[in-house]
Amino acid sequence: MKKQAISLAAIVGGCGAAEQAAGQTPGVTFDFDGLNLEVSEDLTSDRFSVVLDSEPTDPVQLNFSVSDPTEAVLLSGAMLTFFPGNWDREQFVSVVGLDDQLQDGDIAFLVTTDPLVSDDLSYGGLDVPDIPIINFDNEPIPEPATALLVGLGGFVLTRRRSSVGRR
Ligand SMILES: [Ca+2]
Ligand SMILES: [Ca+2]
Repeated sequence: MKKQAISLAAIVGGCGAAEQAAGQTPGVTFDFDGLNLEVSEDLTSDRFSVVLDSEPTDPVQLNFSVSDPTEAVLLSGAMLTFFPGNWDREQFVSVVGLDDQLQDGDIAFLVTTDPLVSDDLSYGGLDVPDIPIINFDNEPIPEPATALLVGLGGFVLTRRRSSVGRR
């Protein structure tokens, strides 16, 4: 599978041209396999990496959560902090699927990111994209033939009732 990197560099405003030319545009890059994170009700997990795009003047804190807490939970990395000394070193967020007994299908939801927390004004309050995630259902798919049989049975029963009800 291809790796996909999401960068905020394109949507961050107010940066000087010289800053951008030097590759110092404040932003966050997420990296993970495929188009979305993939977990399952068999409790399989997935993860993505996080780095800053430029060196901050102060610590930068990222807070993550799961938009559907009945389908998955964060195993690690719910809060990450980058410092001026490690802003370009990957940190990871891991997420694992949760099981249920419902035939609820594959559920798509998000790992949501709060606006960044930092005293560095180019990072503090910066809005970061959410990461799409799918939890694959593990309940068996029903046999279409069985459903049809139940439908016919109901039809026959209705016919009998209506004939009994005649005067
Ligand atoms: Ca489910
Ligand atoms: Ca299920």
